[in-house]
Amino acid sequence: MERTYLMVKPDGVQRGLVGQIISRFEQRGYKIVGLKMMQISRETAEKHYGEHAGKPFFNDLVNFITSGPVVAMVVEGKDVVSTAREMMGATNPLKAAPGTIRATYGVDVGRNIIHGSDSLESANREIAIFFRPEELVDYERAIDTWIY
Ligand code: RTP
Ligand code: MG
Repeated sequence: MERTYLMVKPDGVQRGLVGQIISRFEQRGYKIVGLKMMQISRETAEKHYGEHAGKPFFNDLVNFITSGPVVAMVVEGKDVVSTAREMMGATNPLKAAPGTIRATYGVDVGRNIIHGSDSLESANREIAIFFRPEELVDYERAIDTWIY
């Protein structure tokens, strides 16, 4: 089953949105297989967002993502990489579709509440940055026979 890396950004944590955001993925039927609160170091932030190094917003992005704790998670399920991106909405919350996480909670591109991997390759790369293999839990849920 596919896995993705999701992260409630510092603004989502400060605004008390962690539970509501996690709930959306649980309610959809996705399974949390890794979850932790952490303070990201500058080095890790620069690695995670390495594809944006040199862009005009890179420094602000790294400052922001290291400005407070984040909630990191690995979520598993059918087509979860692209579906989680749909549930998040467009990068700029003002352009995000109504009902998506970013449209529901945000108005600023630099304060867009949640991160989600943009491809299976990114997901594998980002999961390895933030989680050790033993931090990911393999377990069965009885409810899965009602989801699949
Ligand atoms: P993320 O990686 O955080 O999940 O967001 P994303 O894929 O939707 O967007 P991405 O292109 O990867 O950009 C990463 C983050 O950089 C900030 N950004 N600012 N000012 C700008 O034009 C601009 N463009 C991107 C956003 O906070 C975005 O989430
Ligand atoms: Mg991205």
